[in-house]
Amino acid sequence: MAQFPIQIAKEVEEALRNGKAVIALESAIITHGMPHPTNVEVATRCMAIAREHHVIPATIGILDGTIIVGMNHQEIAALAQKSHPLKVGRRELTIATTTGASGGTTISATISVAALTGIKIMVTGGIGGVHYGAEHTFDISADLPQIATHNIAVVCAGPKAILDSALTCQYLETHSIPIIGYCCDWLPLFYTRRSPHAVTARMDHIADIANYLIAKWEMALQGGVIVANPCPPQQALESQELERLLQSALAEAQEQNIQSQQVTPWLLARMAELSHNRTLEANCALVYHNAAVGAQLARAYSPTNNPDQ
Ligand code: PSU
Ligand code: MN
Repeated sequence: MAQFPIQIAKEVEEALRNGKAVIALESAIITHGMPHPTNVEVATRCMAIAREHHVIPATIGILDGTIIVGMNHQEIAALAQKSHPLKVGRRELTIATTTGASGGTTISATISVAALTGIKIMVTGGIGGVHYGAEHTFDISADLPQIATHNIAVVCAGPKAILDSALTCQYLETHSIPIIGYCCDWLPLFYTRRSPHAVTARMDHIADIANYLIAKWEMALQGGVIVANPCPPQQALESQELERLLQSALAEAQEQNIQSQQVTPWLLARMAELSHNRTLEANCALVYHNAAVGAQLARAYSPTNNPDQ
């Protein structure tokens, strides 16, 4: 019996028990990543996309201190209505369960809960990473050490565009986190489809990525993998345009002394304003694309190859 409140949806529990495909979806994107009602629409649509691929979606979040694995539509709507939800990273997870708080789980906390339940594939928009100025602020997302130390494949459109991508790549290299480029040679950066950084390996077939994951973990090479899936071309921004938006947003953030947990949500929201929602449209499109690729990967990975499940 767990010593903390956790509620696992029946269909998720059944799927895990029977070795059926499941993907974890984070919820900080609902509470902190997107405005209402887009956040609820996106979360709901991602779950529908998983189901279209015959995969059970396990949206993870915290309502009144209970960790929920496999939130339903009402629970997502309730979380989105909370007036001051916590941004729950790994650090805040047990704080939230102990104090009865509600919050959206970031990638780092979502990975913790996925590890508790045996889910090996998670879907998000873009990962957190090393921020500009980290040599002074030490602002490095808790997502990175968490990916480094857990057997999880994180399907994303690369690190968020607001990050120092060169430093983030160095961190990934130091911690032996491979970047598998799905149909791409260059690391995508969230809103934009490419960066000057080469991926560790390109793979054009989902089955190859699944076989790679199985082999890596069978070799006892513990640790996560980034599956980088570029934003669909119609919604992606050109790098120069993105650079202009980012420079304005970063300068304003500095002026307003935005710090620590607020940095990422603040920059994402400000860039959406500055771009008349073009970055938000890109964010939605890339999350849907990641949900589809993540679901296909979970299917390819699932045929009870995973001894943990
Ligand atoms: N992906 C998105 N939007 C988001 C996030 C991811 O498309 O808002 C969230 C994730 O939950 C990620 C968090 O874990 O931003 C990173 O925040 P920080 O840089 O403070 O660790
Ligand atoms: Mn941070």
